[in-house]
Amino acid sequence: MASLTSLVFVIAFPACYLLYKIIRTRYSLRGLRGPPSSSFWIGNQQDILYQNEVGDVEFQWMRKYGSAWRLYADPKAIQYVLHTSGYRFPKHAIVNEDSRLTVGDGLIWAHGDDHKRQRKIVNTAFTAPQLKSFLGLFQQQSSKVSRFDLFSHPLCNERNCLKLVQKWNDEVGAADSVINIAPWLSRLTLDIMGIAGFNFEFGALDDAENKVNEAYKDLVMEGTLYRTKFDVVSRSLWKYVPEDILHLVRYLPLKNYARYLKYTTFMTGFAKEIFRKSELKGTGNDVISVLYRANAAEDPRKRLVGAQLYDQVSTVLLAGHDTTAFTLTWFFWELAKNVSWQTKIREEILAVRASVINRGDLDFSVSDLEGMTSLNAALKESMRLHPILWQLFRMAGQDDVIPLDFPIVTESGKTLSIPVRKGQDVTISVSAYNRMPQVWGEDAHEFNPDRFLGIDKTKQTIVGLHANLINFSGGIRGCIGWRFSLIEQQAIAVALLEHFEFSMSEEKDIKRIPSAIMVPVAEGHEGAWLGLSVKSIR
Ligand code: HEM
Ligand SMILES: *[C@@H]1O[C@H](CO)[C@@H](O)[C@H](O)[C@H]1NC(C)=O
Ligand SMILES: CC(=O)N[C@H]1CO[C@H](CO)[C@@H](O)[C@@H]1O
Repeated sequence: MASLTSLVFVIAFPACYLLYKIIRTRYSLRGLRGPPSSSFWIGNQQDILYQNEVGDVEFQWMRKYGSAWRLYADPKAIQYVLHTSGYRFPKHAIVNEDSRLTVGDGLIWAHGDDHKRQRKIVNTAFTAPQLKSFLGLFQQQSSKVSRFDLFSHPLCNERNCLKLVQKWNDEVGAADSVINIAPWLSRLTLDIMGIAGFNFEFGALDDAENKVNEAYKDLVMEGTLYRTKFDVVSRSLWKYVPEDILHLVRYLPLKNYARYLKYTTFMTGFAKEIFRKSELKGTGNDVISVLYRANAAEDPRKRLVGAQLYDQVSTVLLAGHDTTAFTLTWFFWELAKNVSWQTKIREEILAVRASVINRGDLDFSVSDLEGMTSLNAALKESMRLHPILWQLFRMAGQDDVIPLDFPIVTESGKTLSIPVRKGQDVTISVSAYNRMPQVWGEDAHEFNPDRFLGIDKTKQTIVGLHANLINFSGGIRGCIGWRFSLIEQQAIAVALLEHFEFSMSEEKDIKRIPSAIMVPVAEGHEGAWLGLSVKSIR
């Protein structure tokens, strides 16, 4: 009998405690208007996770209930959570563990003081002067190549970007044909990350079946899209489990977790090889070599060691490859739909090309790329419409009050702030913020790059690193690679627009599926799919 009582106690006590915690963290949101909760455990996260396309529910809720509810799109709320609160809104336990499962203990996963220390060291590889010196180095290396086809930019040269141009030329021949640009761009950015990140040739453009690509396959998209209800509900309890105990989920004999474990095991081996090489060489200018030297120079007590060091390789690879690839995929889709913008940008590129040749230079400099105003406005506009990281997951580290720019209506009237309880989810909807009519105007759903040319910056609440978009997040955890990615995007866009014309294929029904990063898919095609008609310009 006594053992039965203690059994009941052992099970019932934690269960009641958990229930109490769940109800308590929800309670403070009472009184706010919003869609009825569709699941006891995960509330409206259910509607978001299982929607057909990113935006289906967010845009509808925003129209109906305003810009802050279970999802935050309000600029001041975003500024408060990401910028002014330091580490008071840590990443949500679910994304925290998700990122640990996929990339280990590197910068994406680290938090608090650990994060501060890691960020300082990793950042040395991403400062503006470091990127400039890196770019200069590459430009010298390839200046022997003949003039016209030359694109000596490090992120876009014979080993990567121009190789893609050649492959597509072979594929399309004289006639136009449909190319699924998404996986091509993914292989391109993998090769770029290999060279620029690790001084390593993946050779993904030549061989889609290379080892890293194999290990990485399906990891993000299949692994995170439309999880089973059981998975979603059990994950909602993760925030109540201490993090090192939780991390044992990686050994669960389930398909997803096995996939993560296989990948991280592979990547650790790969990272050791990369670090051995940078140690031998000592002078490399790639991301990991710079990081390695910065780490060696740090106060020994502050150095990154073991997994914290090795896992930076998988961190940089994962964060810096498909993000840029799918961003560009959506960009070319927008330009295929709006041919007049495509032409305008191509003309701008050709004009700058002419002036480069005139002044006797071999190729575009970084400031030439930066000076292409139409190109850059269109890149921003397509990132605004298609932020591939479409949600940021945080939770309140303590009881707090989140301020708003735009009032929302509660049962008792209007309010300009939302009280939150410690532990409560704070999900920032990048996709909703990026289309708020109050911020972007009534045509927020339209592709209109001109909006970036006439914006009054003094009137906006500062939320993001660049163009006031939050597609790169902001604040202490903002994207560390945003400059790198921008130069990469510019270089690839320029090279491809100089060589090809893009138009819509028969398949117009492209969906923005809600996996961890917003990937394009089309019915009847496997994996990421965005086919465009591509015609060679000669
Ligand atoms: C279009 C391309 C990219 C987009 C849209 C993007 C977006 C983001 C976002 C939204 C975050 C914050 C995530 C969060 O707080 O939950 C982030 C973090 C990060 N990004 Fe990027 N990123 C891009 C490219 C890159 C590249 C090229 C690199 C590296 C070469 C990179 C490295 C990182 C790292 C290391 C972090 C973690 C920073 C930290 O937690 O301190 N990203 N990125
Ligand atoms: C292209 O974009 C402009 C806005 O910048 C718009 O006026 C025009 O109608 C668009 N064209 C097409 C074909 O959608
Ligand atoms: C192409 C582009 O404009 N991307 C922007 C997305 O938003 C971030 C800021 O959060 C900028 O840094 C990027 O430049």
